[in-house]
Amino acid sequence: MSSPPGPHAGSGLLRVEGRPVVMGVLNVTPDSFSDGGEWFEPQDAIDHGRLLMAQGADIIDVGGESTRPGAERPSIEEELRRVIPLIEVITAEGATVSIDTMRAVVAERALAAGASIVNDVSGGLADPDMVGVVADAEVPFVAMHWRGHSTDMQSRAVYDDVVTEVCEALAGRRDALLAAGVAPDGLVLDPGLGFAKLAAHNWSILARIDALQQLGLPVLLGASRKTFLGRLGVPKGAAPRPPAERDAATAATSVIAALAGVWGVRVHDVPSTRDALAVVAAVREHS
Ligand code: PMM
Repeated sequence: MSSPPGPHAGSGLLRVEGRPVVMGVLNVTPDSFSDGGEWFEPQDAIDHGRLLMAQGADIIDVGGESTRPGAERPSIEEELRRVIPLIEVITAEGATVSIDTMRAVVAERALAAGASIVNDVSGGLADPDMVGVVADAEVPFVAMHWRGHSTDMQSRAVYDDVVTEVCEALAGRRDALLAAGVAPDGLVLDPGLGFAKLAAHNWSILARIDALQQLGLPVLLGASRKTFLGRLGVPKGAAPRPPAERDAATAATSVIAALAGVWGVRVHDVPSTRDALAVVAAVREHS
């Protein structure tokens, strides 16, 4: 098995030889679908950040707003309160942090506090000031496919051909963001699994990662613990498995991502994905 051609190396973007970058999720929210409330106390969040680092996360993705379907948005002050002190502590201890936010002011303050990547699930669409902040700071930017805020996003999960439509939308964002001054070697595209997408849409996207790669930029995949994985093997109509029981399925998606040559995977459980990626790397070494 030979390694598929990966995205071009960029100067501003962290890369790891032989495997995708692993982004560990650290949600400081009371209501995220997977880890909501678990790291809401400041010390718990710091401890979890340290654990993710020790487990081998390359980047810690800190978020203060839940984007689960139907979620209400926190105030800006509340979002800042959740993420800024945490970022200060863990970056001082050596963590590379991405700030998962749709708000320019939160991104700006997070960068000042030590974050070095902006991860915006709206791809810069939710806040018109976001692009300027990222362009001025010359930091890497993750732009995800997005069709509107979480309160009603699943009503927008309507596609004739999800892969083509997501690729076209991301190509549009790519062109607009580059024209607005986002550094070309720091722009990452993400199909936004679960965001205005039903299970079948997510599977179709995972089946066609090659189409995303053809957009010519690094790709990030965020399949971790999402509901479509929890429905695997569960009888129709029964409740999906709880989020913490979706890590083996998540690791399988990390393998698929690695084989497709993506830049990064965003996961809650770092050890299972690191193991899965080590298997891919070992097979490649021996092929
Ligand atoms: N998913 C969530 C939050 N942020 N960011 C990117 N780039 N891609 C994703 O798929 C993504 C994200 C929602 O999951 P969570 O509530 O577990 O953080």
